[in-house]
Amino acid sequence: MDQSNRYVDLNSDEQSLIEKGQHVLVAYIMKPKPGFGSYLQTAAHFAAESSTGTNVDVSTTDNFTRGVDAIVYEADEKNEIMKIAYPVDLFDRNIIDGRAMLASFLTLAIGNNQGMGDVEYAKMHDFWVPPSYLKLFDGPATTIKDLWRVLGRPVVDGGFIVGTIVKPKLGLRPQPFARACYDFWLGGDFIKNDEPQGNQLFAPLKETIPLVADAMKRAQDETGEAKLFSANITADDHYEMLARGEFILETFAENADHVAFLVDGYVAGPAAITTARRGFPNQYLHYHRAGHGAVTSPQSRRGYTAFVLSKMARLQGASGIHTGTMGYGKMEGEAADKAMAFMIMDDSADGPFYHQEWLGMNPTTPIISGGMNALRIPGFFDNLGSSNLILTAGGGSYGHIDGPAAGALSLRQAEQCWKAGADPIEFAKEHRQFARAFESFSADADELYPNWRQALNVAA
Ligand code: CAP
Ligand code: MG
Repeated sequence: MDQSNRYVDLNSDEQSLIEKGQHVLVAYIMKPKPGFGSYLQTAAHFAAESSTGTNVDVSTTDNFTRGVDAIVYEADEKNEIMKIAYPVDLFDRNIIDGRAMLASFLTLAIGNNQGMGDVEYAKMHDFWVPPSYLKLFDGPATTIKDLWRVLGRPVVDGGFIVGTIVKPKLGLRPQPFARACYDFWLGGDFIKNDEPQGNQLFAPLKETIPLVADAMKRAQDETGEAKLFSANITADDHYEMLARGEFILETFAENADHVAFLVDGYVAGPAAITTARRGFPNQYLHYHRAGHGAVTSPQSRRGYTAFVLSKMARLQGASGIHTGTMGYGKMEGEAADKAMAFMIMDDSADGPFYHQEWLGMNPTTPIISGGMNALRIPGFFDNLGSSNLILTAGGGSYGHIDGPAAGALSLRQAEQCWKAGADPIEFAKEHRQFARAFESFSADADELYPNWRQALNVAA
């Protein structure tokens, strides 16, 4: 059925829609399945299924219904670009406080339309939120400023936070786990649980967390520096998450403000993020995105991009989210991914299709992780241009031949090397832990700095 006369208006001007501020605008790359009519017909059906329609006319539709139709306002068949304007009134609001919920945005904009028989593929590449809707999202309650404050640093440009992920990913019992934390904290600032670490039978949370809290105290005493821990509280059950968070804060006691909460936001979903955001508004909310590759990978033509995921995370209230390594680490990514870092850090930023003003909503920290080590850091920051962020390197710390504290120092020295605009090889001659990273990660060294062995007098 051709619904384009109802759900398509190519005369609708994007600038006017932005000025009116009554629609969420969404840009998709969409290709229709052959044999189901024109590009516009499929686009119209897509908009119908994403708002007020279905695949046939229904007798119950009235004029009010038509007033909240999602409308296709651009359809560029050659480039497969389809833009849809969703009336803000379509989206669900909380009965408890009238505020917005990301679940509703997802269930319409990335809902049934992902499995329609007449759509070959459709992937969201950007979206624009009008002020009237933006103000209904929680946004971050805490930011990197809160971490810099705990670390005793300036709350503006407080600088690079050197982090790790306790490795191995799973399989450490409480004592060795806490030891791994203590050893890293002798050189580093920030430790996170790896995303699957929680309350496994071989490492009960109620046994591990007290040991980690004690390790933090001892490392702080030993170094005279504040330390941070991002504890995983992800669970299916809202009350389980609250119970974990409450136990962790009670256990860290006077160091409770040194604790961030990690939530595996892609697998556990918006409800889990909001449980942490609203249940523990004083804690830095660390959004881990494990699993996101299923929809965000450039190989996937469905779902949404990592850029869209990051923007949604800021709306939900993530204090920080993993934004990848932009082609410099082990996970998929490319240098242009830096756009997602600026979109979540800045108050005014450009996406691939829309400019977004955040109107003072707290920023979300880009968290850089995934195959990173000291050798990869200078190139990474050359691309991004800022080190006011958190970097976590698991293998890059625990794989350092002189141990995790040396690994941490090598990461810090690598950032200093970049900031000084120094040649990494020359810098390594004066900074031992950075130099030893070349031997620790020799395959990377060979690729990134081919003459390193001769320059640093290291035998093959
Ligand atoms: C990194 C990591 C992170 C991924 C997440 C891992 O460990 O802990 O979860 O990097 O990817 O489990 O692989 P390494 P992203 O430092 O040892 O690689 O940040 O892209 O979401
Ligand atoms: Mg991990």
